[in-house]
Amino acid sequence: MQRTIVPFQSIATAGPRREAGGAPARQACATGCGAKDAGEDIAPEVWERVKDHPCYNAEAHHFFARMHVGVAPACNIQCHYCNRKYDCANESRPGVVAERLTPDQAVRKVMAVAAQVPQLSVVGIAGPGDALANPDKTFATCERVAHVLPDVKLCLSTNGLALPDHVSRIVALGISHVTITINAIDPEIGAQIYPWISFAGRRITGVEGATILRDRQLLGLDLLVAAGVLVKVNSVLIPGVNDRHLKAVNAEVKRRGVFLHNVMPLISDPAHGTHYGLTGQRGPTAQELKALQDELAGGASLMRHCQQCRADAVGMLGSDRSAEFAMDLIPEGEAAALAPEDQVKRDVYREVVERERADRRRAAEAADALAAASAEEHRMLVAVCTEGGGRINLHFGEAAQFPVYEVDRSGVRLVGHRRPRTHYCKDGHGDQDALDAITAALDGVAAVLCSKIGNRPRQRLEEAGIKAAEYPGDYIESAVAAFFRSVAASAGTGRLTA
Ligand code: CLF
Ligand code: SF4
Repeated sequence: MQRTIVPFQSIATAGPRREAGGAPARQACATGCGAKDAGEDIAPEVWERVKDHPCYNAEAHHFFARMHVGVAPACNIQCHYCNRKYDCANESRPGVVAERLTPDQAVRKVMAVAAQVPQLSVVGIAGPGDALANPDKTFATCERVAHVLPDVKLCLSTNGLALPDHVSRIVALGISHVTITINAIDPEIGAQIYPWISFAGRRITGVEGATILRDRQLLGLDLLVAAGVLVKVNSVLIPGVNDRHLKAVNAEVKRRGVFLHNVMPLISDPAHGTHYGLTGQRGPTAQELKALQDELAGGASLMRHCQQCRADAVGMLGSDRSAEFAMDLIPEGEAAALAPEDQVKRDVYREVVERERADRRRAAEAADALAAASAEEHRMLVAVCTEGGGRINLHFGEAAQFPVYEVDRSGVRLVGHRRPRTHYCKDGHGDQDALDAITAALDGVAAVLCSKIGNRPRQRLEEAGIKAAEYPGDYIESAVAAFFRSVAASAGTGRLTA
């Protein structure tokens, strides 16, 4: 593979890239995996462990990238929302990979990515099966990555069934972040999600299986917390199954010391061949997800910027550069360490981020003050077009996913993402079908802020009651607060939701 040296000027602003051919970035663990913001309420030693983790820290996701290595093909349970036989490069849901890797291949790939993506700060194992149903491959990979690239953090995602057996190894290898997917603590509900588990040499179905799984998940969580590992819990929101139960899950995992809780929407489509997809089980709307997340306020801290990325995702959250790092593009032979110039690039990038972070925090504080000065008691949702750095720096036509911020007199905050999984501008032309899909995905949003937008999409958005405004290069929070003030100052010109 040709080694690309990223010019330094582009490092600080580099964000997600589009795959070759202009297709939207592909998405990781079915179980998926989550963040606190800028660290004011986090103990300094914990802050050190999450400040560069794009899932465990919302601010970090503007600056840092993760990569998953798909070394774990087997699974020890069945979830009704998973079908790992389905393997499509254009797919965008967890549990799916384009290629399964050996630990040798995984280490080669990690080194290739680290050399070209200075933002890389976390290497995770999130499938395509369960990381801990494949312990030899998972731990061999972690051990070797830690040896050749000591400046990355190691991260695992698991369904938790095998977790209690492996906590001591996780701690010994310095794996600092573990995600457990817990969809239910009531086995009656769990039995509606998991048809079977494989445990102690036999297949166990129904409530008995769900009870064993729940007990093992909670035991594993307790052991990790006691050992000082940061634990995130993922829960898949399944309307009509566990939607009214996730408040109890949130309370239970908070009581046990979880760092974050990530409630993710079910992805369900008959084309995926999953039980839920084939039986018509729907996923939640964006409004249903947000309503539940709002209801959980005051419980365990919530992650609201998850991208439900694939088990082989590479890059900033919301983008996937894995096609650039397919194994046949990576040279044979394993590097014992990064080239000195690549390590310098990584070190300098972190220094730039520290300066940018301080600047961005000042801007965010000023934005909150601006929003607070509004005379109106209004609240609105604003979608933004960004490719990283915490700035409005993407044309509307290039955006295939839209972070959504809520703004009112109490300030500006990230509350979710809308993912039409297509973008308007294709080969220099506007795609009207994509525009319809984007407009539908933005339902309930008052405005889209971008670096540039053409007349046709602007008009179509306005027909749908969505304003479009250009704030090229501004920090997101600054732009959202300025837009909020401008609309509030001219009452009735925007869709404000009280
Ligand atoms: Fe991967 Fe998960 Fe680690 Fe992140 S993902 S193993 S904690 S490094 Fe992140 Fe992807 Fe969401 Fe997971 S956006 S699916 S939360
Ligand atoms: Fe699929 Fe296993 Fe993950 Fe469930 S735990 S989503 S069955 S890989």
